[in-house]
Amino acid sequence: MAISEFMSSISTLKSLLAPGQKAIITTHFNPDSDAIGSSLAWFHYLVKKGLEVTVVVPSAVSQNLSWMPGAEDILNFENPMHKLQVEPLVHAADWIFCLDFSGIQRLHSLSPVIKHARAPKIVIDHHLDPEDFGTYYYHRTIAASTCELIFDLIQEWGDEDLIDVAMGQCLYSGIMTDTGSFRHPNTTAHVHEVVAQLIRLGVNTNQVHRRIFDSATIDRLKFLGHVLANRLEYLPDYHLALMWISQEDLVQFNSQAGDTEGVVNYGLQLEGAVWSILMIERPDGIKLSFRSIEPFAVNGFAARYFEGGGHKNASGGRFSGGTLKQAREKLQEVLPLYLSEIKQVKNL
Ligand SMILES: [Mn+2]
Repeated sequence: MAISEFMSSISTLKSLLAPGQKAIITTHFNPDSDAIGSSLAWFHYLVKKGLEVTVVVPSAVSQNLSWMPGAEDILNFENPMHKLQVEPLVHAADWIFCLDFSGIQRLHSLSPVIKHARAPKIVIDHHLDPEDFGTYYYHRTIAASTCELIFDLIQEWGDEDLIDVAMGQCLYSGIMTDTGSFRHPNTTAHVHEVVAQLIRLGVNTNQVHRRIFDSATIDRLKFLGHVLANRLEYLPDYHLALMWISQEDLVQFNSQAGDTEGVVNYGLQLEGAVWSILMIERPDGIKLSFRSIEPFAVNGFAARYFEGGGHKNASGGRFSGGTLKQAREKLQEVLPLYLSEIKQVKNL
C-alpha cells in the first residue's frame, strides 16, 4: 500500500464517525508514554465527538504514566477482572483504533481478539512496514511519535479547537519521550512547532517531564546503578555498548513495569559508541533493545538476527532459542558480519 492511499482513506473517516457509536482504542504490549499518551488524547477527542470510548491495553500501564487524564479508566487485558469486560466491548465496537504499532502481534494475547473483531480497524502509527490488518491508515514514518500524528490528524480534520490542556499533556508526553527529550534525529522542525502550540495552549511541559522522568523509586535507581556497574560492557572493536539483565536482577531489585525503560540509551553516552544493545531475560524469552546513532541502522540487524525490527535508530527484538548466555553467543557470532558497516559510520 502506498502512503497516498493511507491518506485518502483516513480523510473519509471523519464524516463516518457519529455520536453514540462505540469505539475501542488499543496500543502495543508494554505500552510506553507515546502509546498511552496518544491513546488517551484520542480517547478525549472521540469522547468530545460524542462517541462511547474504551482504551484497552495488552499489559499494565507503568506507574509514571498513571497520572495522565483518563488513565484510571484504561482496561488492562492482563488483569482478569478487566479481561472479562474486553471481549464484549470489542464485539460491540463500531470502530477499533490501533495506535503506535504496525504489527498485530505487538498486542500479544490481545491480538486474536482484535484481529477477529468485525469493526473496521484504523491504524494510526509511525513504525516502519505497517502490516495489512487495518481498514484505514494514518501512517507516517517521518513522524517522531504517534502523539504528533494525533495532533496532525485532529488539525487536518479542523478540530484543533477541541485540543485542551488534558489532551495536550498526553500529547506532549509521547512527543517528549519518543524524541528522547528532543535530541534524537527524528526531532524535526514540525515536532517543535507542535510543541510550541501545546505550550501556548497552557501545557506545563516542565511538570510533564518531572512526572515521567523524576518518578523513580529507590529500587529503580539502585537497579540502574547495578546495571551500569555490573552489567555493562564495551566492545571497542564493534563500537558497541552491551548490557544484560537477568531474571534474578529483576527480582533482586523488585523491578516494576517500566523500570527497564530507557536503560539501553545509557550505552550511547559512551564516547565512541555507535550502538547499544540491552538484553533482558523475561519468562517468555530474551527481550532485546537496540539503539544507534546516525547513520547506522539497527532495525535490519534486529530483524535479521533477533526476530525484531522497528525504527532505524531504535528497535526491539527477541531471542526465543535459549538462555541469556546463548543470546550473547549468537550476538558474538554475528557481530563480525557487521564490522564493515560499523566502521563506515566511524569514518563519517
Ligand atoms: Mn511511538
